[in-house]
Amino acid sequence: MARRLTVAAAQLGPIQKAEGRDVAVGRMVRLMERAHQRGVEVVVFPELALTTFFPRWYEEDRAAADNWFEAALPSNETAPLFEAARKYGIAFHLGYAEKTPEGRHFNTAVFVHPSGEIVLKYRKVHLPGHAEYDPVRKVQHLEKRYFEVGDLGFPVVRAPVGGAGPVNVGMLICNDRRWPEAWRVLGLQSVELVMLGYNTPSLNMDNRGFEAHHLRVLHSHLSIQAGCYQNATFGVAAAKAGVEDGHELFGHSIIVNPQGEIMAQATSWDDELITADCDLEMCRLGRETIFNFAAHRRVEAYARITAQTGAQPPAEWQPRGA
Ligand code: CDV
Repeated sequence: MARRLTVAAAQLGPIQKAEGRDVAVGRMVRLMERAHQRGVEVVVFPELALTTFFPRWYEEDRAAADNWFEAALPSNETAPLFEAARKYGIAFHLGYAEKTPEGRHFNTAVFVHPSGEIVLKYRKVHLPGHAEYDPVRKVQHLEKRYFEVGDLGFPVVRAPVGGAGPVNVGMLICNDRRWPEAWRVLGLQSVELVMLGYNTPSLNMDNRGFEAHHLRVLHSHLSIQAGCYQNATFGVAAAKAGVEDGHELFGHSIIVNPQGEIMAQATSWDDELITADCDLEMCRLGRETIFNFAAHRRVEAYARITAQTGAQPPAEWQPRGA
C-alpha cells in the first residue's frame, strides 16, 4: 500500500548582509503559504536560512559574529514561521546558526512538527573552509572559525509526518552531502527521507575561483543522487541561490527518489518552491535487493573507514628479482 508524502524544497534567493531576519522570515512564510496551496506536508528550507551566508565575513573578535546566531528557537523573529506551520499543518526543516546556553556554536538544522515541537536536531559534522583569515582568498569561508564540529552524530527518528504515518527522517547539512559515510550512517538507520540545506558558491575559492560552473552543480547533484540511491531514500535538497553581496550561490535545489532520479529541480536563482509526491514504499526495493545491508555488507573489509582519516600512499609494487 502506498505511503504518500508531498514534500517541498523551499529554495531561497539571496539574503543580503544588511537584511534582518524579519525579511527572510517574511519570505519563508510566503513560501509556506504557497506550499499549503499545493498540498505540501513537509517544507525544507536551506542551511543558515535566516541570514546571509555569514561565514564569508571575517570577524577578528569571534564574539562579534554572535549576532548571526540564534540563542532560542522560536524567537520573536522566527515565531511567524512556527505560526505558519501550525496554521497550515506543515512540518518544516530549518537550517540556522545555533548558540547554546553554554555559549557553544553550531551550524544546525531542526525538523519541526506542525505543533511547533522540535522532532529532531542535527549539527553539521563536515565543516569546510578555514579558521583564520586567508589573505590569498578573495572570499573567505570561515565555518571552521565560527562553528564547532557537530556532536550529535547523524540521528534518524521515526515520527508521524503528514498523511504518510510514521516516516524515518534524517538530516545532512551542505558539505555533508558530499561524504558517502554520512549517508551510509543514515542508511544504516533505515532513513526514508533525508532533508538537507546548502549554500554553495558558484566559484571554487579553494582553487582561486576556478572550476567550471556546470561541474559545481554536477558534483552537488551527483552526491545527492548517489546518496539517495545507495541508501534507498528520498532526499530533499534546498539551496540558497543568487548573488549575496556580490557573491554567487548556484541554487539548483532538487528532490530525489530512492532510484537516484531527480523528481523536481529549481530553475530560478530566487525564492522558489519545488514539490514532489513521494511514495515512501519505493524505499523498499533498494533496501530489500541490491542494498540489503544485512545480506551484503562486509564490515570486516571496511576497517580503514573509521580507523584512518587522511589517505595514505599504497604499498609499492616491486618487480620480482629487483
Ligand atoms: N556551506 C558549505 O558547506 N559549502 C560547501 C562549499 C564551500 C564547497 C559545499 O560543500 O557546498
